[in-house]
Amino acid sequence: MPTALVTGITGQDGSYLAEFLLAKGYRVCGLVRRSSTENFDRIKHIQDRIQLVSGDLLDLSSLVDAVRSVDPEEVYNLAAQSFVPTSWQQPVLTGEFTALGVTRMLEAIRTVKPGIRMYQASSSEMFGKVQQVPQSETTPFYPRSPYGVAKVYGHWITVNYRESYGLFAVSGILFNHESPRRGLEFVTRKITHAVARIKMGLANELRLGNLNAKRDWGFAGDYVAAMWAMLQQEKPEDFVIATGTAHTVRDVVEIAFSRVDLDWRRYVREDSQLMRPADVDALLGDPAKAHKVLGWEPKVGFKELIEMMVDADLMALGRDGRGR
Ligand code: NAP
Ligand code: F7E
Repeated sequence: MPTALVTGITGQDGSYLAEFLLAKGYRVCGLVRRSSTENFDRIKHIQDRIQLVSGDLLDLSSLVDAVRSVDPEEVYNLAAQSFVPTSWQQPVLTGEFTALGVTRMLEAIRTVKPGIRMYQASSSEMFGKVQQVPQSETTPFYPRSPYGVAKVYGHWITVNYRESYGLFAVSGILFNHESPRRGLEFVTRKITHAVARIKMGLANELRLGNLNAKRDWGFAGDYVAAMWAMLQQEKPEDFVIATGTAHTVRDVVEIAFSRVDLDWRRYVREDSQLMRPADVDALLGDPAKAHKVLGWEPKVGFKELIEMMVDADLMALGRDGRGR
């Protein structure tokens, strides 16, 4: 039975990846940081089948201890400060988690067990002000936020440890992926959650920033399969993971409101406070290499994804007694 160590297991992707690896017969261990209250909502349904070890990307010795005690064959480094607007408010901390945290994990692996295969969660935010359309593994980076800059560092340090020390360390350049487990602050979930609240009479307005921003949105459950596939290859290589289609924030709004038979124009307000200092206007991925080499294809389409999220938010509010 192979063993995987997943950092960020309490996050959206960590929870889907843990389910995926359990189904493949892995022993799954997750790194969790200390908190005054438990934050295991996304993994409570599998908690009796996974093992949690304590550690923090800020603390190298905790990563060394975690790698030593778990003794994994594979490490999936998903932990990060992942919300772009927060990266302007906390740029140094974002750099510590999202950039230097990667070096700490690579150092822990190099020191304890250099034969480990490591996946690094890189991001389409590295393309930022795009230099080519669509974006592929060879498109130059031009990040537009402290988060994007930190991810570029994480990407290149992964490449560098591969080239310097021969580690099997790969970087997955994933475009936006969403699900009912997406954090409430990200735009798709903010919209689907608000639509459910409006439909149930718990809210009457949704304030949004840039409605024209375009993203290549896929389903998180599909994307974790690509992470695993990258670590099963003969040689370590980086991959773009995307659907190859892009939509605007306005498209998300239209699909979400029409799912509950409401006219979005009555509820959505544009709020300049929600505009970013420098936004990424449009991202579109070219997943041709992943299709060809990994045999990876996304299964859930854009409309199905947004409707799945609206339905899940409606159910959750209903189950929770109208959200109270
Ligand atoms: P997420 O839901 O925000 O989860 C982030 C995870 O990182 C949480 O488990 C969090 O733990 C953990 N974490 C944060 N700081 C940590 C620290 N100092 N030490 C240990 N753990 C820490 O993010 P996600 O959407 O699942 O994304 C997973 C990864 O993929 C991230 O690296 C993200 O930047 C990257 N990515 C995401 C997307 C996307 O569209 N979702 C696209 C490209 C790349 P707590 O629960 O304790 O906060
Ligand atoms: O914004 C616009 C906003 O916060 C998408 C992270 O997982 O994907 C994610 O980063 C777009 C932006 O995701 C609101 O300006 C309009 O253009 O959902 P988001 P993101 O910034 O693309 C990448 C790949 C990651 O790696 C990140 O970790 O939507 N937008 N109005 C809004 N965005 C938010 N959050 N809230 C609004 O009200």
